[in-house]
Amino acid sequence: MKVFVSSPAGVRVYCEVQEGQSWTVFLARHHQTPNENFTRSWQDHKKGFGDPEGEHWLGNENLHTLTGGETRYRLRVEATNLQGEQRYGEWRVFRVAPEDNRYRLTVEQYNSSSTLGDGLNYHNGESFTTVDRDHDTWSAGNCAVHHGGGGWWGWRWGWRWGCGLVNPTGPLHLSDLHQDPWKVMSWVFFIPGDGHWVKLSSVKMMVKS
Ligand SMILES: [Ca+2]
Repeated sequence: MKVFVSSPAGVRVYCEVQEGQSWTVFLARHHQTPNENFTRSWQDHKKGFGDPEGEHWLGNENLHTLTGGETRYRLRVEATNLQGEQRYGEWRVFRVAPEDNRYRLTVEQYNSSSTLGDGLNYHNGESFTTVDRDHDTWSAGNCAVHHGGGGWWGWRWGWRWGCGLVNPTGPLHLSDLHQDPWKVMSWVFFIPGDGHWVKLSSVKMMVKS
């Protein structure tokens, strides 16, 4: 595996090459000093922020430009828990709608040979929500305010699950103490079929056609 930075369409992106195939990273989270703040405005999430070689969000507009056309894109997620165990998941369909459709998420066709569970399935079809733009289906509040970060959240699973099952943009805490798991970077179904919230030490989300 090797990594490099390229610039299609004039945007600096971080790519990873795995088995000869290049993946464009749109979310990178890991310990760095200082850590990037992911609880930000609609505009920031639209344009993207952070350093492509460090923690960053590529931006919803770039994500839509990349994945919103005729070409089908795949998604790969790599996540590491606080104990250093790394798992990966792949989905064969990943698409982000235009801004006038609130950057709605399509994520389908989970690859069942993945070692990371399909917590994202529960976010399929949701609009993007930030602290200043509440597009989630929770009428009593804003999931970005409640969970931290920005994301495709809903409330359709009732009281038990709240805003969703993954929070890859939540605040990063390497200590396991005193933090509600849904208010930090976390993933339910870290182990396929296991519905516990698992706090994460790093996450990468990437796409390729
Ligand atoms: Ca709401």
